[in-house]
Amino acid sequence: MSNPASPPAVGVLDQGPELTFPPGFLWGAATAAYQIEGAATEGGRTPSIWDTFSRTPGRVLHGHTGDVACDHYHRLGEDVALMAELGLRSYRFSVSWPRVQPGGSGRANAEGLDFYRRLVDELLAHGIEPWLTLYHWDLPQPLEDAGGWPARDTAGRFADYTALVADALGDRVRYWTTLNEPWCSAFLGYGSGTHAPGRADGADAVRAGHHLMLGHGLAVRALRAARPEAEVGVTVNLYPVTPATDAPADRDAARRIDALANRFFLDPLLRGTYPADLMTDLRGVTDFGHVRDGDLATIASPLDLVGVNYYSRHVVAAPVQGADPVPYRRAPSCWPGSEDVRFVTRGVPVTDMDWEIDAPGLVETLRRVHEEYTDLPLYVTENGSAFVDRVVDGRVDDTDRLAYFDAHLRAAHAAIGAGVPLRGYFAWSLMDNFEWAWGYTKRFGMIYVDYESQARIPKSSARWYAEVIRRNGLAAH
Ligand code: IFM
Repeated sequence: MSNPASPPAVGVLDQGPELTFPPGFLWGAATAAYQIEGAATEGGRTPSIWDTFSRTPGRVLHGHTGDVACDHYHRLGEDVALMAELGLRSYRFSVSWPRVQPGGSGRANAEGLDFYRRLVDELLAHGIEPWLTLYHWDLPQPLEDAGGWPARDTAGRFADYTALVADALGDRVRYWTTLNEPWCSAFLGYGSGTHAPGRADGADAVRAGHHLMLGHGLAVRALRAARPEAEVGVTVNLYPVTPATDAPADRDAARRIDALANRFFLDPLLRGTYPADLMTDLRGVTDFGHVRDGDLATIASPLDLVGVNYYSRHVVAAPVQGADPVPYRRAPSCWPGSEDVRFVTRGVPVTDMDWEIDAPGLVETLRRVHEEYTDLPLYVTENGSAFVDRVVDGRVDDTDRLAYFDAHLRAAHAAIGAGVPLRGYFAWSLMDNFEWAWGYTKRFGMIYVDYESQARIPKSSARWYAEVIRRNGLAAH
């Protein structure tokens, strides 16, 4: 982008009064280590569960891996310069655990930490606030071999790793999130097995969810001990869950999925309890014997902020009667105990992930977190969409993605108007990257990445977002 101050390519900002965001609203973009860094075997980094999983035939589309990804490890300077051109106020990235603590235990790897020190210093030099996520899914493989997140010890290992990172970067990083989307780590990683490590066992998924949250609580304490001034939070991915009809059975299906998708995490993290109905639903899966005295108090350690990742809504219906007499055995599923709930589509526009586009769902989600759970500052730590992009004459005119951002920023603004203390918004993603089991086939970036040449091309949505940031708002329709 040569001139971010020039008028936007798309005219929606040029008419009407402004929808202005509060002063100091933190405009950012997000990425994650395994999705962009590459350099999988360099600088002392050892394999994570995603290295193992992606190298296992049949796990990731086309056998794609994060070995090279966007080569960000070698292009840090160029990438931060692009962020600066966009005018980003903050950049949310994750630290690769096996890069800074190879194997997941023992001493820190100075070379790995140096990479993040250089990144943070480069960001600060450009006036961009670094926002550090400690765990975005890349568990060191030896910890998986020792039991992974279903094993209690992994929570303690996570706290030790957190202390190393806090020690090294705490003097220059203000914002910290412990986990990114623990639902995905637990229920896709150990329930359906569609994410690394690819295990499929409902009880393990529930145990993993608990130990991820326990690790979060211990990490919060480690961070507070190392850096009392840090702003500490966690990021959960939330969905409004709507029954397909008003029938009691459909409403019950929605209650069950809401319990697994949202309340499984929100209640322990922000109230220090598991929802009673969730525990009843999971009776055939686990007896919650893995929960020890004091765990929930640790999990509910006080926070400074909550990060919400929002993409879409779930619309669900009751199981079809008689379709399967033993639904709990219909594995693998990321909905243990509720495998037979049907996910239905409404025929509304979808993204390239087939996820329904539902901007009002963002208002609903943010209001719910604020009104039912907490007065803490909220941040949208991810929001975005995959669409098929085409490079024409060196440009990528991603009008669908731009419209998605526009609609969701209007929703974010409406949430603030409704009293939600929303303090920032991070677009997912800064650049196209490795979309997990979909490999490089799904593009979420505001910056196009040509994976052959590693050239970066800011899309129309990037130019538009730069203008939103510059004006701290967008035009009312
Ligand atoms: O790419 C992911 C990201 O790693 C976590 N949140 C959802 C994104 C899109 O699927």
